[in-house]
Amino acid sequence: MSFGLITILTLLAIHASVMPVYSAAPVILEEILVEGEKVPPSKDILSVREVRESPARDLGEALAALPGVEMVRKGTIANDVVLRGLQRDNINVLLDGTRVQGGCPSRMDPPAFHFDFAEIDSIEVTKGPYDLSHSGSLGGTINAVGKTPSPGSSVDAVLTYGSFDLLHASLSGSYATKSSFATLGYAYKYSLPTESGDGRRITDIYPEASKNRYREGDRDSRAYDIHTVWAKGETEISGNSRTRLDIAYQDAGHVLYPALLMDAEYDRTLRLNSLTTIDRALGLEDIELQLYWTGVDHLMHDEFRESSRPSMAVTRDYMMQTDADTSTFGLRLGGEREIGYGVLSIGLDSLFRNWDAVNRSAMFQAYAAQPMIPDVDLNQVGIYAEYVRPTGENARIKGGVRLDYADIDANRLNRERLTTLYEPYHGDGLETSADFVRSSGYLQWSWSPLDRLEVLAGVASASRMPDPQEMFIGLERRPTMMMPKTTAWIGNPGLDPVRNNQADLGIKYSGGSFVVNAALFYSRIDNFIELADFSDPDGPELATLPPARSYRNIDALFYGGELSGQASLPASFYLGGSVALTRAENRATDEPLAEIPPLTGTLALRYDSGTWFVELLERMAARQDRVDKALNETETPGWATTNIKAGLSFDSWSLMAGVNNLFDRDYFSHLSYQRDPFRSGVRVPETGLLAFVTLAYYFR
Ligand SMILES: [Cu+2]
Repeated sequence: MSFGLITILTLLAIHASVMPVYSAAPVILEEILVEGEKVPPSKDILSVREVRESPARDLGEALAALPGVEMVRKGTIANDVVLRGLQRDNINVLLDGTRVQGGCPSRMDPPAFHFDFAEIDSIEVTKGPYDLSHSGSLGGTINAVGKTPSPGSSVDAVLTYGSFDLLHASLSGSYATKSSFATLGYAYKYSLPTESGDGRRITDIYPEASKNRYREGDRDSRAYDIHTVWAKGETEISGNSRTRLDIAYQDAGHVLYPALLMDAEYDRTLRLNSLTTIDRALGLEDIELQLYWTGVDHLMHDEFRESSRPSMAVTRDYMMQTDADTSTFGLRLGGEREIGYGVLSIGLDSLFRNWDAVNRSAMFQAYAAQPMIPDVDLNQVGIYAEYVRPTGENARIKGGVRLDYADIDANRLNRERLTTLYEPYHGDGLETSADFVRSSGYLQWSWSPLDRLEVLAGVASASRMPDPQEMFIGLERRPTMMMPKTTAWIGNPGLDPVRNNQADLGIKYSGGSFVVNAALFYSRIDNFIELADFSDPDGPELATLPPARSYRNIDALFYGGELSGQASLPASFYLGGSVALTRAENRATDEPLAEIPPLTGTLALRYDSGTWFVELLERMAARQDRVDKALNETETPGWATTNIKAGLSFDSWSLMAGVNNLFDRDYFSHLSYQRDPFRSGVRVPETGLLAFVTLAYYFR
């Protein structure tokens, strides 16, 4: 490995002496300037540089670099994004404005899992419910922005190799003129199971007696194996309109999830997205019509685990299996118009989703098919209007309203199953369908009292619908000798929509060479959908039904904030750092909510000449002792890790090498406590020392 590296370095050195040296100003200084001037205090942007320099396996890992963003780990890859303690449907994770919903009821394939880094230019994070153009942006919106090539031809080739045989390779090429472009790309990702700081493989975390442990031959099998292909094209239709078409297919195979009871055989995704823009028509400007469709086909099972060993009951290759698929069709239309001193934007945002998952288990009526997500249709149509106008010299006010109608229908949930499985826990009179009308709105005021100072204050109230899983998941499971702690999983068809009433204050101070950003938020969430255990209402003596895990509406309080800064020091040094804190509690009991990240922080020192850089990054998390004891959540000790990386770039090439978790610390993220369905209860450690080398060629 080291010899190979030296050879590459020598070759690059020779190459550099012949070719003109890349002479742009350090990109990081430009980022500080851009953040100082263009990014509002309520927004964070993970730049293309950070994406390229990161050895992250997915968006979850990459975004954890931003203050207030965390991830839930279930395995080596497929980390779920958490924003200010809110996760799942409480936040929106989008790709170019499209929704790529996962098929797995255990979140094996969260939205960000379905696209590759190589497709992405930057990732924008809007904290708080200030995005009315996408339904359900209750806690915030994370939008990955796809690459748009500049005129001419371009090639991007990136190869990363690292510990545990990590291999990430991507190749994409584009040709663009002023009015049109075409892109073709392919990416491959592969790795063996990682090891934690104590040298244990992620597949070795189970005690010998556990039925959930990986079979001997599968402990060192692939942790994931993912192919992604994509094609994009844009063309001018007329002098004032363009249309763009993106198509992508991803085949993820053999993905291991040690936190769960099953692993993915496959997760196949097809994405189609078209965007037509018209400069001016019907009295509106910048009209956008977006139509998209995403479909996911997913199969998971326990074939790699001891639980699938043949026995009296286990007569197939698996003891349990879930076959899931989902598709989402979206239609969005928007435009704007100058009115008075300001600009009015109006739009339509609609979404039609179907989700179906069938579970088969040896423990339930000898592999009888169980409608786990019972073929649920969710239709949602929303309209919104936003208005922004200046108020005086250095201030502006922005506000908007949105109205949503949604209906949800569980097609394969019959009356009998509703009566026998759902009503014992949630009372009589439940329905297999529901509809909702809800409104959302916000008011945001930004003011720049001094040249370098920007203040942003906002109040918002936003609503999201309960999702098909929260309302209708149904998995009858009874405790057995083998799995005495098994609970059933039952949705709550009586759930109400969630409403977040939030206030925000952001202050940004920027000089030419530094920027400091502070954000505070206070959020009262009514009907927050919380996980809870429900037992047979007849009491323990007469109980005929097993305990069930389900959902309920509670009133919650979230508050906290982030402080971050970046500065250019003398002699091409740069210093950056951040702290973030979220606190969350049940307003009725004052008890902490589950799965809330502890106080976290980062500190980074970088030398960057524009041609080469070295960066030292310290990541820290405090102990989290605010836990939900009712869900048996346990405390997590604090930790700190050190990452180091260095790289050089010239002409079209760049070479980078680094080590994450340099001191091989053994630690857990508090959010590694992944919840059911199919949670094994064993915590998945974070990765120990991970060394990597990235060679990239960016031809323009
Ligand atoms: Cu799954």
